[in-house]
Amino acid sequence: MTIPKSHPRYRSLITREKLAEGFKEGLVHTTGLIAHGRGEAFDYLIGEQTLDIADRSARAAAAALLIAKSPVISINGNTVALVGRECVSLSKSIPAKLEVNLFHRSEERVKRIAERLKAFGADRVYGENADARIDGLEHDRALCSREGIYSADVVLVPLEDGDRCQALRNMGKTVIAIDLNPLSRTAQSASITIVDNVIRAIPNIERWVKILRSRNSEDLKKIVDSWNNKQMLKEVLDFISKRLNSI
Ligand code: PTJ
Repeated sequence: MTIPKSHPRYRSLITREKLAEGFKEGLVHTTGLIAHGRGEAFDYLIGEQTLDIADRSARAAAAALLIAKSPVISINGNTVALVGRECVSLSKSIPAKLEVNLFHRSEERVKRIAERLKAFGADRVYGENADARIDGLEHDRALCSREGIYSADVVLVPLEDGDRCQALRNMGKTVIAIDLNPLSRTAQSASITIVDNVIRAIPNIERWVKILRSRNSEDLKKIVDSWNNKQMLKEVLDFISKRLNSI
């Protein structure tokens, strides 16, 4: 079906089409379609816009990625379908490694996602030869690459599951999550949470990377050290509740 540009929900419908396409191509897991629906509902609540506070989160995330010794961007099915190209671009700007890390792991899907990232210009993609495990997690979702996520100091995880986010924190890593649901365990347990749609958040982090690149590492460290994630989440919830009360 061709969606007319004049349709009031054009952008949202195109995004759904991208996911449906990604599903048909074997990139997106069935439950990724459900996860997207939950995300859409929260996007509605924030007015489908990047809040000022989410912009500040993206700034703190960019600072953390720039001062990291070994930053990694974790890619799953939904992320590659929605912002695969933008993630490759961000990985080059930082620079950071890209690793395919799936909740519902299958070797076939890992391979397809890695191939797609390479088609978007990635030189190297980690995760195909998983040779390490995230401590404290059972099942295949613990599988990761020793040179990638396992040894990373900062990991950017768009659309993560709460357990893995907490497990990465327990390993002493700085975890940057992108999650439209400010109440999720991921949002609550990450070091820096960006409550925004990945479609807006990934390009916004790259914008901040370019702005902050010229700052010295002490300035960047100050931005990261002064970040208060709990306060930020409170501000997002305040925003949503005020917005709902004013409608
Ligand atoms: O490809 P896989 O196997 O790694 O699976 C990916 C999914 C997303 C299916 C898996 O990680 C999963 O089940 O995730 P959850 O636990 O449902 O969490 C997904 C979170 O992402 C939810 O809190 C949603 O609100 C949020 N979300 C969904 N779409 C977006 C989003 N956040 C930002 N941008 C979105 N477009």
